[in-house]
Amino acid sequence: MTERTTGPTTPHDPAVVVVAGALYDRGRLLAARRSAPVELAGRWELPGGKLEPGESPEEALVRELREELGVEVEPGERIPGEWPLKPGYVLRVWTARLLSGEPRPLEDHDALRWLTRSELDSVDWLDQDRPAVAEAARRLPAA
Ligand code: 523
Repeated sequence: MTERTTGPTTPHDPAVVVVAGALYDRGRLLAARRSAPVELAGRWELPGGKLEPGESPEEALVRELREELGVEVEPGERIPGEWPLKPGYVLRVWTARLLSGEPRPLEDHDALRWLTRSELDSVDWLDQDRPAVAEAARRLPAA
């Protein structure tokens, strides 16, 4: 593990990129409830994780959703914008389409829900995910 994956060490280091997926299936968007760390547990997010050295964001997204949910996905377009997380970390979001598998909360989550557009406000999204969720909702394909 290099310094790069544990966070910037000087103010001039570029931010660590966390990628997340707006995963679509049959007109619904996947929401995942975090089980850790304690300050984020119970809040809902677009699943994903940190970019590893040498990976493209799309590769990271495919890997993270395979590890965390046990599914294969096809990344689509990037949702414009970038949202600050804890100091030195930024969130970038891609749309993604479910290719195979049924998502299961294998790592980092303790619940998953597929939400239709009208259900999107029924979970307590992490604040930093909300702008991306709103954009993802606009792109929600018809069922
Ligand atoms: N977020 C966040 N929203 C969001 C994701 C995927 C991540 O706010 N949709 C935050 C939560 C953590 C940081 O980004 O503070 C890193 O996400 P995490 O823990 O999911 O990344 P991993 O899985 O790469 O981390 P490790 O478990 O440490 O490998």
